[in-house]
Amino acid sequence: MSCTNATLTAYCSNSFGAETTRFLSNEISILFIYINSDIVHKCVFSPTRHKQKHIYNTGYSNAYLMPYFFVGAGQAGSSIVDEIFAHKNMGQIATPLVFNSTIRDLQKLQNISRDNWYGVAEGPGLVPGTTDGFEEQVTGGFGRNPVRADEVMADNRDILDGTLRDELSERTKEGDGETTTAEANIPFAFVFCGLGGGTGCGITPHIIEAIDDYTDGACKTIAVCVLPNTQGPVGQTDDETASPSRQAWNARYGLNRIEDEADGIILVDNQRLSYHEAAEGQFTDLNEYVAASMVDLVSGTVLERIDRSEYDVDLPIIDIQDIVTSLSFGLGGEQSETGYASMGRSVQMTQSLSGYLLPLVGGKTVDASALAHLSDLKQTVEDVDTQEARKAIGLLRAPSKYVAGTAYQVDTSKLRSFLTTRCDEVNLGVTLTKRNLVSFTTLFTYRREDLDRLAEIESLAAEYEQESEAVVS
Ligand SMILES: Nc1nc2c(ncn2[C@@H]2O[C@H](COP(=O)(O)OP(=O)(O)OP(=O)(O)O)[C@@H](O)[C@H]2O)c(=O)[nH]1
Ligand SMILES: [Mg+2]
Repeated sequence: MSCTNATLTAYCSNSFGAETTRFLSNEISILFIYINSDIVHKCVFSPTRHKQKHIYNTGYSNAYLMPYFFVGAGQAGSSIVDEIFAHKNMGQIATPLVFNSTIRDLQKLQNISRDNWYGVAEGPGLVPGTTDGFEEQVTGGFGRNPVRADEVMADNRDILDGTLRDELSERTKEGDGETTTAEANIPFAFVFCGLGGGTGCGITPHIIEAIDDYTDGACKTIAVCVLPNTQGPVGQTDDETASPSRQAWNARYGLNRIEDEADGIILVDNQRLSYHEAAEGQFTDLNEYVAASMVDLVSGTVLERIDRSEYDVDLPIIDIQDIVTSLSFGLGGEQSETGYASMGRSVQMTQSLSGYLLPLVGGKTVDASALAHLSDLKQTVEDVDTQEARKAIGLLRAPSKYVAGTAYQVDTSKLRSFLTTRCDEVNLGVTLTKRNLVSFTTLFTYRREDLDRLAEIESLAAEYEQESEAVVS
C-alpha cells in the first residue's frame, strides 16, 4: 500500500503484559491499521483470551467447561447480567460477556470483570475490555439510535464471530502440557437487553445470530428484553432521555429483529416500576428481581437438581430444554414461532428470626396457594392476564425438608392446579436449595399478538413515525 501525505498507524489491542506473554501464541489481538484517523484494516488473531488467568492459576489443568452463556447488551442488559453474577454459584455454570458502547456503564459493573467486557463503537468496532486505550475508544454510545448500532455490528460481524469463538472455545490439556482449543458444547444461551435505547436493540440480534452460527444451530438462545416505560407525555424529548414514543419505536425495531433470531423471549416491563422510579433510573430492585428469577430457573435446574432415588414420592423435574420448549410454539427448528413470556417469582422465608439464631428451632410451613397467587401478582409484564396464557411453566425451589417426606412438604398439587387453570400446556418442576427460603418462579407464554402491552408499544411506535420520518431508514 502506498501512502503520500498521510499518516499510517497500526495499533494492536494486545497488552503484552507479563502474564500474557506466556500465552502469547493464544492471545487474542486485534490489529487496527489507520490512514490518518480512518480505519483501513482490522483483523483478529488467535483464540481464548479470557481463559488465560484460569489456565495460569490451575497450571494448565483440565478441560474448561462453561455450558451456559449469559450476554448483556447495552446498559440495561449488562446491569441485569451483573446482578445475576452477584449470585456466586452462577460462575460455576455460566460464562458472562457484556457488550456496551459507553465506558461509564461498564465501569459500574461489580461482578463482571474487564476480561469479559466488549466495547462497541463507531470506528474501532468491537474492542475487548483489556485493550490498551479502551477508555478512549469506547466513549460514544449510539444516542438511542438502534439503526446505527445495528450497522456497526453488521460491519463487525467477522470480529464478533471471532470473539465468540475465542470466548466459547474450550481449552484442554494435552500430554505435553500444550493446550489446544476445542469447540465447546454450549446448549443454552441467554441474551439480555433493554429495548428503549440504541445499543441493546441494535446489537442483540447479531449476537444471537453469531451464537447460532458458532454452534451450527445447536444452541438455544433465550432473549430477556426490557420494555421501556412509555407512560407520561408522548413526543417530548430532552437531551438525556428519548421520548416514550421514540423508545417505543426502538423497542419495536429491536423486537422485530430479535424475534427472528431468538428461540424464546422473556419480557421485563419497566412500566411495572412507577413512572418516577423509571424516570429517575431506579432499576436496582427490578434488576435484582429478574436476576433472582433467572438464577432460580437456571441454577435450580442445573446445579441443585433432585435425585429422585432419595425420595419415596415421584417428584416432577424440569430442565432448561423444558423451559425453552415452553417459550416457543411449534415443533422446533425453523418452523417454530418465538413466544413471549411474562415472568413472576414469589418467595417465602422458611425460618423465623428465632430459627436463624437457633437453627434447630422449628421452621415455618409454606402455603402453596399463597405462593402461587403472589407469583401471579408479580408478573414482569404490565397488565398481563395469566388466564390468557398459552403455555406455563413453574419451578418450585425449596430446602429438602419442604420438598417431600415431612410435615413441611409444600403441596405441589396446588401449584399444578394454579397452572392448569390458566392453560392446557403446563410444566411443573421441583428443585432444591440450601437457602432458608422457598421460591416459586413462573413463566407464562403468549403469542406476540396476544399481548396488549406490545400492541400499545406498536401504536406508540407508529405515532413516532408520523411525528418524525427522519428515523425511518
Ligand atoms: N430494568 C432496567 N431498565 C434499564 C436499566 N438501564 C436502562 N434501562 C432502560 O432500558 C431501556 C434501554 O436503555 P439502555 O439500556 O440505557 O440503552 P442502551 O442499550 O445502552 O443503548 P444506548 O441508547 O446506545 O445507550 C431504557 O428504556 C432505559 O430506561 C436497568 O438497569 N434496568
Ligand atoms: Mg447505553
